[in-house]
Amino acid sequence: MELIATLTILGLFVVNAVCDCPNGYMRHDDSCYKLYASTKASWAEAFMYCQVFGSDLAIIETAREQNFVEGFLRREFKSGMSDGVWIGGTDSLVEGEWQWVKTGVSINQQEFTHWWPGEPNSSGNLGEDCMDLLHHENYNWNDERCDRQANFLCEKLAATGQQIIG
Ligand SMILES: *[C@@H]1O[C@H](CO)[C@@H](O)[C@H](O)[C@H]1NC(C)=O
Ligand SMILES: [Ca+2]
Ligand SMILES: [Ca+2]
Ligand SMILES: [Ca+2]
Repeated sequence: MELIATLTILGLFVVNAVCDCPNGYMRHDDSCYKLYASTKASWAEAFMYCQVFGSDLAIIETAREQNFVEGFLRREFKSGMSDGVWIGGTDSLVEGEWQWVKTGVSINQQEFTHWWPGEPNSSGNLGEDCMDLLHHENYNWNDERCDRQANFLCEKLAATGQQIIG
């Protein structure tokens, strides 16, 4: 009897230990992702939109995460969306020194990087200081002009914590 009671409690505990994401977000590992597919904004506006909704422009730290994001964006792509999708990297403070805005971590020193061949290319007279993932570059990393209007990808940590219900 005691054993059954214990197992029941463990069962409930395990079921409810599953972390969760708010509606409209896609879960992967410990993060929740939301693609703003019908809103286009400059990189700075996109940064603020994510923050207003309690998240940050996505930062990609591992091959596993890159792989997930590529698959997710490919599945979600529809005509009318921008070629680029903003994520949270910039070199606007010091040219060539890429960092994730959320953490301040240097992207150049990160073990994993995933620039499309030839990128970052700081194309054009005005240069390119904001990071996006281009549909036509298989959602590899690209530097882009920050004022370009594009869709964007926000990320937040999945809620953790155990709740026993019922
Ligand atoms: C440089 O990057 C832009 C996107 O930011 C891309 O459209 C362009 O093709 C790239 N140029 C070269 C020469 O690779
Ligand atoms: Ca991340
Ligand atoms: Ca730049
Ligand atoms: Ca570029």
